[in-house]
Amino acid sequence: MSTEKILVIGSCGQLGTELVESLREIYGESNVIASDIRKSDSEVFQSGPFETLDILDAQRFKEILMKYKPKQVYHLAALLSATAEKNPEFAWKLNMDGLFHVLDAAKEEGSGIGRVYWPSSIAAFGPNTPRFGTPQYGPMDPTTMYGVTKYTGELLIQYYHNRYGVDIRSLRYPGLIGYKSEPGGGTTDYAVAIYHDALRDGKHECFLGEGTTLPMLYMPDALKATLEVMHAPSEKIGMRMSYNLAGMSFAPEEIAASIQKHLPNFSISYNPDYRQAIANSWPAVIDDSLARDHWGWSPEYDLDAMTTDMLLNIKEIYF
Ligand code: VAH
Repeated sequence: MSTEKILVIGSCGQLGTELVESLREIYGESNVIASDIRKSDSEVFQSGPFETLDILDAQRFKEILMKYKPKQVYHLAALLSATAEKNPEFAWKLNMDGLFHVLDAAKEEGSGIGRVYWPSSIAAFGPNTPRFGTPQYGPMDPTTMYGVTKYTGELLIQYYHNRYGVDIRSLRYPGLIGYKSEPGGGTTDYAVAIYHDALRDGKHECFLGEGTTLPMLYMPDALKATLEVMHAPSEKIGMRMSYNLAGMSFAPEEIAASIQKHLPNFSISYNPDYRQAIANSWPAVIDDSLARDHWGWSPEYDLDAMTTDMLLNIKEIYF
């Protein structure tokens, strides 16, 4: 078993919770250090080391690096799209200063950090990007603070790779859907809540309107992509901003129809809120052919396969 240490920053979020679990299965529970501004009650964090870390506290971050000397760092801490729009100044501070702290540590000769992972998002695109078949290289004019931090962050990680040789890899995640952890303040969060509502109430009021097609990805595929891009040999990583990544695309009425194949009486209604404007600025269908070419990306789940798995597991865990 490897004794290589891995630090996950922002472990208690929707992706972090499941990523810590997956990494501990691969590297051993004691070798994966989970960290976040506060510890969540998820049992995932009972299985190995946890450190309280606000990534804006550079001194505390350095203490943790000295204590564990991680070879890999996964930096996930950020405000997501909807939350960031409520506090754009803090979103810029957390999303950018946090990334700077990680990059500045990784570029130090003696840091011992070999590889860094940092997530971007399809939110880095904007209204002038082709919405269907969104290319890897194309116009990027994000209109949300979250998207601005993601696009800026991509330019920053490319600079730190080219200037200092930091080996940082990144994926432009679509909306992530899973049953093991709650999403936190995103515009795609309806696609998780709808499954819980279907089983509990038989109905769902959607905060996005009918016909709002967005790119989405089932969590097992998101974890697969993250580990594949981090484990790929450096020479395979020909894109040092962030890779487009896609699993499926659907509108609310399509996920509702998928659920109705299991729960025929389920109904959906629409009450679009401020998140509709965010969704309208994003792509609908992503071209992820570069990730497929460079490191063999290929998703396993489509909408119906995800629905079957989500309903089965939510029923078991929550009902
Ligand atoms: C959000 N779930 O909604 C995130 C994601 C593409 C969406 O970045 O902000």
